[in-house]
Amino acid sequence: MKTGRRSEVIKLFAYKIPFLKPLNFKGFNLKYREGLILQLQDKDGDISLAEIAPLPGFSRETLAQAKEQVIGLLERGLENLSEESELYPSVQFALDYAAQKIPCAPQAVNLDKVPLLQGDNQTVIKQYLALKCPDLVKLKAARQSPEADILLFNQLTSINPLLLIRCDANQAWTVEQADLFFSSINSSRLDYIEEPTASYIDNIQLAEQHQIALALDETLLQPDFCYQYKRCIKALVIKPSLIGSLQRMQALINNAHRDQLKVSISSSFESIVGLQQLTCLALYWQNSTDISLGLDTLKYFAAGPLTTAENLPEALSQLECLWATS
Ligand code: OSB
Ligand code: MG
Repeated sequence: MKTGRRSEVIKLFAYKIPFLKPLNFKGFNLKYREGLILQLQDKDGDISLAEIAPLPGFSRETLAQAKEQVIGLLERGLENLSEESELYPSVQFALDYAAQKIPCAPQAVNLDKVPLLQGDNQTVIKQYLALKCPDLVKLKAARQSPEADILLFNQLTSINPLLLIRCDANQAWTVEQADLFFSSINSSRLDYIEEPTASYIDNIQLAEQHQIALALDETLLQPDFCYQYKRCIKALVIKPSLIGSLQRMQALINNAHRDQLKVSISSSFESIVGLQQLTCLALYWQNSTDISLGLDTLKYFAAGPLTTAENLPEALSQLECLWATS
């Protein structure tokens, strides 16, 4: 996708936001979230922002690679970008998004924002009570024994008889572990589960056998994966920073519309800039399908610039500028 219009002033900033405590991303233990913000200003003075922030453990490109690619593109001029250029997903998303000029007021959103529960069982229960026991939550699973996950699932559902849980195992279970989990919970309380094992075929089989619903997340990122309707697939998790191409996301939204799937537009631990982009995209698609927001990741950051929408221009002006139009 081309940027369509010419930007008069372009700046590229780097940010680094400390996590409250180090977080583990598929074996990468991170103290900070690092990324880039692209600021495009057109001749009327209108500013659009887009974030480029590959997530270690999930993105195939590193931040250094994304930085090198985007600076190369800026040097050559974004208006010279050809449709065929193979871009890293995080870079492609930023450029596609900036080109689209999606009208948006991210403050006024009435989409479901699904809170994310994560941590040891006691912490999760505390988090749930502190949220005043909502009827829909997302719960990370497979980070402890299946027995401990089962106990937690059953404890949560006994607190609130209306609770529906969306689990996310990030492909970490074996078939046996998944089997044990699904046989031991009250599956009517499982709204769906993202990616129980690393095998798509096993996941479909498990879902059919246990009559539970699946959501596809990591699976959608496999280059050779081609979505096809299955009765047990209830939802798609779209992570724009990891998928990259808006055209590809639109195709997934069209599939979701056709097959009446739910869609969760999900964060990859972006700063407030990226989270606003994701909110705007969700609003843009909200009439196509049943959309919710999986953006409950700001709470893992220490307070500071780019963790709140307030004073964004001020916050940007304090970032290190890596590149600017001369
Ligand atoms: O597996 O869904 C995931 C964030 C970064 C990388 C992977 C995942 C996530 C989230 C985001 O869980 C929060 C959400 O989806 O609610
Ligand atoms: Mg997931």
